[in-house]
Amino acid sequence: MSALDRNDPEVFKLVKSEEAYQQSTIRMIASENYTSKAVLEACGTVFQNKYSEGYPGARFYQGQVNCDAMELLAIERAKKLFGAEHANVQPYSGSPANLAVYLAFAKPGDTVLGLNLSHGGHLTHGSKASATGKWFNAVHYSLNPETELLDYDEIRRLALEHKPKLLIAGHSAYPRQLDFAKFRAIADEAGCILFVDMAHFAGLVAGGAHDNPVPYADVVTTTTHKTLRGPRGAMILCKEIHAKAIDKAVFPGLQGGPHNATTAGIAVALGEALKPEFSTYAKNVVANAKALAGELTKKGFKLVTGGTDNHLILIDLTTKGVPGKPAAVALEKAGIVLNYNTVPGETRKPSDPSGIRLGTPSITSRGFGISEMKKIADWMDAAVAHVEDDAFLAGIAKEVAALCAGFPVPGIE
Ligand code: DSN
Repeated sequence: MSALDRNDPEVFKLVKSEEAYQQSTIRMIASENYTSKAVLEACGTVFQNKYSEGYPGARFYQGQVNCDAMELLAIERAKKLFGAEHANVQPYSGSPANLAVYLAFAKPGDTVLGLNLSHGGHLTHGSKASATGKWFNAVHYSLNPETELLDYDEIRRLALEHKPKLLIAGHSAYPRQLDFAKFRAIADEAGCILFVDMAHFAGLVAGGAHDNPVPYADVVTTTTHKTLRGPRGAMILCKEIHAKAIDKAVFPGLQGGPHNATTAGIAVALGEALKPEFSTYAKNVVANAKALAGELTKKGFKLVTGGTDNHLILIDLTTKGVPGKPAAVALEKAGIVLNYNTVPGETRKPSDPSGIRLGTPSITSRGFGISEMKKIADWMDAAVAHVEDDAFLAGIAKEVAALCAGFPVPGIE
């Protein structure tokens, strides 16, 4: 019996129930993944008991010998993995990491330029719903209405017209690679900081399956739990000349003490990402996404941009006659977990949009390959055609669970 089971059977039961849920369903939320057992273990250590305001060698509390060593280990691994001059591993998650970049380089009211939320940007790229859109003058670029791709001429035009402090590259729902050399050239011409948010594709960068923004950008943020397969947390990588500004913005600018146990988990995940097998993993994530995109296209799904070259797929369900939300709910009943999502040129509300977003990071972590992508496409097609037939959807869920039983989930024994 574990200590958790003995002390709090109610919480223990929910943990076990979540384990069973993660094991028996196909998780295709593009931003989720499975960490290794080693990462989970590192996050549940006595590093939870510490407070470490400050940075290694310059803390505001005594007793930091092991916290300093752990944080330095994570920093060194982050720098090595991405070829960065400086790394800060303290941000609590992606949104605080992004806010730290605003704090380091801009003042309230300054102009920033980022991708429109409904075209695949993130809330913290200046959405009116976020502090970044309320406190800064956010201007947005959109995808080209015909190609649904980034339009670098339009980004350049907006950058030269608005002269932003920050040019933000990065996304939460854009199924293509970014051209960092073009972003760099635009930032140079407009005289602004190039800020890349690589949260979604950091693991692909680490594994060599996506271009690395670090050589081009002034500052790069990433969460550590998406394609990178670490714990819930974040990092900021930057040029040495920006190191002080970034460190000051994270602490004391925005945060108190770092979450040391999370830092331990990040160090483990970075160590795993430095191994050659992680490169195979990253390439398989993209190969699976491409294979699934091909199968879904054959079945008449309309994929935004016509396909993918990263880990995610965005589908406009208008051609299937079902909005995104009922489709996502039906797919969950069928054991396929993803999220409803706006699509470029969205005509519906964000809470009830036209599309769905799905990704292959989690299923690739458990070993799904090309033949499983065909099965997933078959099930998705059948489920979307029967969104109101609970018995039919439950039948698919049984088949899904049977397939999942053959693919143990990392981190769950
Ligand atoms: N919530 C994340 C996503 O799903 O893309 C972004 O922070």
